[in-house]
Amino acid sequence: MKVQLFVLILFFSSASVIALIAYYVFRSSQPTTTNKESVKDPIKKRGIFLFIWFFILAVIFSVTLPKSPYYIFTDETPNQVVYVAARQFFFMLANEPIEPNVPKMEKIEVPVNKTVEFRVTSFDVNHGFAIYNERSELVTQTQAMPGYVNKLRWKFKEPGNYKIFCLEYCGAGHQLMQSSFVVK
Ligand SMILES: [Cu+2]
Repeated sequence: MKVQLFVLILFFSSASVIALIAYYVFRSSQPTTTNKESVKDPIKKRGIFLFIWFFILAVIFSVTLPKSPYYIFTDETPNQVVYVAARQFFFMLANEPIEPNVPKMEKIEVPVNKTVEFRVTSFDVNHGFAIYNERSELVTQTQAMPGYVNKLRWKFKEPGNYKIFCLEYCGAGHQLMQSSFVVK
């Protein structure tokens, strides 16, 4: 199954669970008739509910957090470093560090199945740095932030022309921000 489809299904199933909980809370918070005793032991029930909720969250986090992109390939030495600087409204890619006032746009080629490190920054506002494959599927992404260098490591499994788009609305020309590189 495609990852995107899996994420979509996961999103809708979690949304349904949340909607059911919200509906249950809504139903159970209707005004009760005065003489009837309402929920028995509300504090104990709330405690059990919170315990189950924290347990579910703990399981979800312990499974998903280690798979966070911040930890993948951290113990590997990158085979190639690509420097990325974003500006309104273009990306600069180079094999050496990019100076703020020296525009540099090099043709980038990275090896397939090797660890590549993108060092991503911005020279003005926040931008997104998102890499798409030839089927227009999002492969990986990070933010381009002024004053920070975000390191994004990835191993490209298939050769081809990869596109870069900005995923953070950054001004009137945001949709013009595109670049590309080749994986060989
Ligand atoms: Cu943008």
